[in-house]
Amino acid sequence: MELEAWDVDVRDVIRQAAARLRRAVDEGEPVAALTGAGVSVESGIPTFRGGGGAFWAGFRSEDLATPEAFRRHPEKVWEWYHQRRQFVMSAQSNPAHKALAALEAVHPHFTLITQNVDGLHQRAGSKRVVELHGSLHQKRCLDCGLISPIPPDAEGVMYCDLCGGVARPHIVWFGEMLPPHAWRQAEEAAARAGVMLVVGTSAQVYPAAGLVEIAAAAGADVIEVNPEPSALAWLARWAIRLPAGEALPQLMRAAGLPTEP
Ligand code: BV8
Ligand code: ZN
Repeated sequence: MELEAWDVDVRDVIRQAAARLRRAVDEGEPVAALTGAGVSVESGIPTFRGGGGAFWAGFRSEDLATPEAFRRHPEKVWEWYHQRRQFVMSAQSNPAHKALAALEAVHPHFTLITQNVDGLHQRAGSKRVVELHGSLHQKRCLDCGLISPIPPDAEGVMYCDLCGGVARPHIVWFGEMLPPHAWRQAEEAAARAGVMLVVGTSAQVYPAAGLVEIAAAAGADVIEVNPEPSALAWLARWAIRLPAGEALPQLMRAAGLPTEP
C-alpha cells in the first residue's frame, strides 16, 4: 500500500488507478477482476458477512449450504435455493456490474472472476464470467453429473433432465471443491494479470481470496474497490473506499473508458 494513498482525496486514488488501468488496456496487458457479494449490494442483494447473513430469514446458510443438510432434507435445501433464485431474478444489475461488462467489451485480455452465484454480471452484459462458486441458476445431477439450467419458476426437489437422477444446486458448499475448469481459468488469469481489481469481497473465503495473493506475488498492481478494507487490503496498491456502484463508473470515466457495454 502506497503510504500517500491514505491521505490523498479518493479522487486522486481513482485518477492514479485509472491511469494504470488505461495503460494496461492500451498495451494489451492482461487484467483480472475478482468480485464478491459487495458488487451486488447496490442491486439490493445483501452480503454474507456484513450483517446480510441474517437476510436469509429463517434459514442459516451454515445449516443449509452443506452436503449433509442436502442428504437429510433435500426439499428444504431446494426451497431455500428456489427462494434465493426468485429473489435475484427480481433484482437488476447495477452500475458496478455494467462497468465491468464495459471493460470486457473494450479489453480482450480481461477476465472477470466472481464468487457470486446470482448471475447479475451476465445480466449486465458480461459474456465471459468465471463462476468459482457455481450458480443459483444451475443444477447438477448426483448420478451422472450433468449440469443444466433451472427453469426460472421451478419448485421442489429437482431431477436430472438426462437420467432422472436427483439433482442438487450447482453451488459450491463449504468443504467442497471448486469447479476445476473455473478454478484453473481463474488461477491462470490471476498469475498473468498486470492489474487485478478486487471488488466487493471481504477476501476471507479460500481458495478464491488466494487469487489476490497469486496476482500480487506475480507482480500485479492490485486495485481494491470496497468501502471497508478487506482481509487482503495490505496487498492493494490503490484502495478506492467507495461503494462499487459509484467507484467503478468513476474509475472507467477517469480512464477514458466506457461505463456501460
Ligand atoms: C474448500 C456458496 C476444500 C454458498 C460459498 C480456515 C482457514 C482458511 C480456509 C478455511 C478454514 N476453514 C475452512 C476453510 C475453507 C473454506 C473457507 O475459506 N472458509 C472461510 C470462511 C474461513 N473454504 C471452503 O470451504 C471452500 N472449499 O476449501 O474445499 C477442498 C479442496 C480440494 C478438494 C476438496 C475440498 C469452498 C468455499 C465456497 C463456499 N461457498 N458460497 C451459497 O452461496 O449458498 S462462499 C460465500 O462467501 C459466497 O460465495 C461469497 O461470495 C463468498 C465470499 O464472501 P464475499 O463475497 O467476500 O462476501 P462478504 O459478505 O464476506 O463480503 C462482502 C464485502 O463487500 C465486504 O468486504 C463489504 O465491505 C463489501 N461491500 C459492502 N457493500 C459494498 C461492498 N463492496 C463494494 N460496494 C458495496 N456497495
Ligand atoms: Zn443425471
